[in-house]
Amino acid sequence: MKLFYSPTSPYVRKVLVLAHELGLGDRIDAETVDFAQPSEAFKATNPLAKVPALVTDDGQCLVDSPVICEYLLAQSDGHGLLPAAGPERIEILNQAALAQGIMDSAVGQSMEKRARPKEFQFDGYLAKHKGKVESALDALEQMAAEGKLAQLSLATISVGSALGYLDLRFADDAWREGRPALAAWYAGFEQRPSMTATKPG
Ligand SMILES: N[C@@H](CCC(=O)N[C@@H](CS)C(=O)NCC(=O)O)C(=O)O
Repeated sequence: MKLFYSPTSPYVRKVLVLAHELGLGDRIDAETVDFAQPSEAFKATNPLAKVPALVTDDGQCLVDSPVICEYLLAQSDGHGLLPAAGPERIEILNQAALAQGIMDSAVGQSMEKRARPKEFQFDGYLAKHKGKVESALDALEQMAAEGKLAQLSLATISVGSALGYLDLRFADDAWREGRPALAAWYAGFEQRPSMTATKPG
């Protein structure tokens, strides 16, 4: 499998952590994308020109990290990381979507700050997305306090990848403050070999 990737993308990290936990890491050949000069192979794989994008061994082009995660889970017995059906599956997908929302709002802010000249940045946009991240973190704090992040799953992998991105790009926002249960949970989670192996340098 070929994965078009960027080492700092939280979506990519989620895919890589999942692959590692499923024992599929060795089957992935990762190619870094240069967004300034994207290769023809990358553009052909993902018309949206976003990472992650995966080319399967039989040539199928997959875009969007939730789809790629589904594919990876189907390549193994899933290791119990996402139940096949039922309320537990919905709960895990819902938690994973919350983490995905944190990534979306954090990446959106990061792009606004890094890609636009200061005079074109919209403070209202930044504040709105910062607020979404804060609210979602509060919901995760509640879940952590209730023990709902105790088991390794697609959801906890997604949450860990989102929190790792906040540490990378928004360290000054100090997401751990006032969220002791989530901070304690992440302190353990980030020690997993899958997390240390994929930590952006
Ligand atoms: N919904 C997508 C989001 C992917 C995404 O936005 N990736 C960013 C990197 S963090 C990207 O490739 N941005 C380049 C662009 O938007 O042109 C997913 O879950 O994979």
